[in-house]
Amino acid sequence: MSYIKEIMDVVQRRNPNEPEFHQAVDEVLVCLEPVLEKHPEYIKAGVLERIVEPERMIMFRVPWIDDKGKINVNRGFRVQFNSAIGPYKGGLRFHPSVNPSIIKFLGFEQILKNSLTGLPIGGGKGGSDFDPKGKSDMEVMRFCQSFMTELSKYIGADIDVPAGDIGVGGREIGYLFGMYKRLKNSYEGVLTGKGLEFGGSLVRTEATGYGLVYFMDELIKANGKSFKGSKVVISGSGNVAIYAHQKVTELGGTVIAMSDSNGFIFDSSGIDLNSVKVVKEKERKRIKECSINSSTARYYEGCSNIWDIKCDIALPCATQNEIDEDAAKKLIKNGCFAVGEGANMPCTIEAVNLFQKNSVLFGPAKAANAGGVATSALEMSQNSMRYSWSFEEVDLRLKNIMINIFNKASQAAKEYGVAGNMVVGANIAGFIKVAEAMVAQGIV
Ligand code: NDP
Ligand code: 2IT
Repeated sequence: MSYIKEIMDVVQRRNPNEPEFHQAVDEVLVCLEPVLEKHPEYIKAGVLERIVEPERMIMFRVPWIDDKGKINVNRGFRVQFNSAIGPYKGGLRFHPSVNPSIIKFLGFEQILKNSLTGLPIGGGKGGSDFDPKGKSDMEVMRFCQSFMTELSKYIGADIDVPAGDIGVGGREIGYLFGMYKRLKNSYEGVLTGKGLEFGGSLVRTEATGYGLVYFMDELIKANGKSFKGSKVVISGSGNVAIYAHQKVTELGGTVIAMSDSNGFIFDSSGIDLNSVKVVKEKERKRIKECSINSSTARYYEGCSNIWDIKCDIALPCATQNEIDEDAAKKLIKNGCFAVGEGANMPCTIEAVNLFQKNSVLFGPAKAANAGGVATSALEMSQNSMRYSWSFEEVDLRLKNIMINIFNKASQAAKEYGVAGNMVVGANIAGFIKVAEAMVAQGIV
């Protein structure tokens, strides 16, 4: 459709040198042609023109002083992409690769992901090119305080509620929350992923990894297969990867490999999760350490070779574009039957096309990893009520949300004549709710 091409051309022209953002928008727009045919009112209301343009993009200087007394300057970002269905919601990423393209691709994905959860949250994302690796706790604290000094002007429990992402976990959220409270003199649910002592929700730590496996379990079961007895490769060894491992193991699968940006460990008898937790969560060291005291685990340099390993199920849980066409070919050749995106956009468009052509069951990120933000929304609800639910209660809600997302995406795929295509199904189901809200609210 030339209309969709026109929108894509504007996105490329208006946001030059932002390949990740172009990729994320392109992947959604190509699915929407039949939706626009059925709903010409979306064209009339300029929904596409508006949804690809952030409502607001904030960029700011973050000066901070390191332990040697040296002044450092990083760049902070927050994109407030779409507030049609709720306050902006999405994580903060601290990683040297962060730039406007990365923030906007993540913010755009977040709009439709948050819509799929069924909860009232709009799309936002933020972060900084700050690298927490090798920094002391005090340096991380000073950075977070400086970052929040600026960010606090733009966020609030009913405005925009950030959370974690790469490089931002419980430690960072604690420092950010403390500074917000001090600056605003207000104790509110302005961040999620907080410590349990100060308004955090049970299960938020586990939610993205657990949710990914709940979602993939539905998809796999619907196709007559099971996690039980399967060999699973998980990339990354951070928050998402660790709790995906835990749930896969509970369901009877064996996680045979995990990685970080330096390399991967392989253990055919199953990676010892406790050792990964100690090395990554407590000691903040490299995954290599997990092979040092193990008689069965071996370490290999280079993270991308993890996709050479023969497995039944692959769960990329590290970063964007980590599975390209070559990696996809290897996975398919080795008999991998399912791929679930724990990370955001970890598979290139070419890789996704290959999986679909070869009937590999594919769980796209905005559906498969929505459990994290969904549980964040449950944290917001508990904060508003000044109440907290038990672990079992939140876990059950999370599981039901993931099953609902699977059903919604499957249903939309069927309705639009591409049964089983979860990419199209998730994009359409996520989009329609936001589009309806945007039409109803007028041209804003
Ligand atoms: P963490 O910071 O906890 O862990 C990130 C992991 O990915 C680390 O093992 C890291 O290795 C690895 N990694 C990061 N960047 C790269 C890179 N460029 N190349 C190779 N490996 C890399 O982050 P999370 O687990 O929270 O996030 C992982 C992914 O999941 C991201 O795509 C994030 O957007 C997505 N996600 C996270 C959610 C959450 O709730 N946390 C929710 C939904 C999606 P190293 O230590 O060497 O950097
Ligand atoms: O990509 C994501 O969905 C997240 N990093 C979680 C966002 C959140 O607000 O919990």
